[in-house]
Amino acid sequence: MKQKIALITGATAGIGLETAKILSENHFNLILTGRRQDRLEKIRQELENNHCEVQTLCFDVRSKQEVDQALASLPEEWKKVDILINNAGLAAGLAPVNQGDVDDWEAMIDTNIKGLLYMSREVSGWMIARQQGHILNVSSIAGVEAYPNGAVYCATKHAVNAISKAMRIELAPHNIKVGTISPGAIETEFSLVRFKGDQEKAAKVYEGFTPLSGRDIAESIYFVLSRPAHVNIDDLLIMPTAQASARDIFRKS
Ligand code: NDP
Ligand code: 8X3
Repeated sequence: MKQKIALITGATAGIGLETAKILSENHFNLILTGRRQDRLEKIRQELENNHCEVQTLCFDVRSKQEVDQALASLPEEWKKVDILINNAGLAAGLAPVNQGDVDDWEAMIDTNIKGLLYMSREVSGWMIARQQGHILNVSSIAGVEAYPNGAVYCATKHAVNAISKAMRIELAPHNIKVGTISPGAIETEFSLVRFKGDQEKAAKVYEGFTPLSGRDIAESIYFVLSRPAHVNIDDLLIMPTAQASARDIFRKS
């Protein structure tokens, strides 16, 4: 297969979906994952054309068994993954630790940290065998700053940064790039998921200012991926103009 292969976790919505679109426009072959099979199939039909082939894998990144089975099911040619974008993730709830929902904590830790590790374990092995590759982990401003009521989400993104830094040192001798993208507020399904489908609460997050879009982040991801072989971007911190820190968003009333 001549074209590069990019594997994007969480490609059924938001950043992952927009990244899939940009990469398909730029003739990458794609492996797209998520838990919603209907969306994966629709996206595959939309993106697959003469310039781009698409494989879809429907599984939950929280399950080591599902991750391993899904990756093992890929045809051998498709295991030559050039780019892994660990994007699948979520925030669940917004509450102080003494009132935190333990199921929410586990969902965030299992998805944002353990899911990323399960994917990286297998795919980095494939990359080491070929002595080439690029792993890009989607972190957050929450990986740089902690904010009240977000202790566990922030902790998971701090963990993403620590894992990425360690993996960069482990994998540099194998000619494999590792980096992070750290965005501020992006209007995707993120807040709808955080507030368990409460559309009013989710909409309030983006009121009075212009948040980033999934496309903004996808364009930055494409920039990172399209640098020359000798250039690695360790991290990009990208904020809406109206957001000066995790907690300082300047809204027009
Ligand atoms: P969305 O909710 O729009 O998309 C999340 C994607 O992750 C979906 O495709 C979803 O697919 C997938 N996903 C979630 N949980 C799982 C799981 N257990 N197994 C497999 N796939 C899963 O959110 P965003 O696009 O905004 O989020 C993408 C990443 O960006 C996350 O890591 C998030 O933490 C990070 N981020 C988001 C910011 C924001 O303000 N929106 C800011 C900074 C970082 P499906 O439901 O089909 O499984
Ligand atoms: C998502 C952005 O500010 O909700 O990572 O943590 S924030």
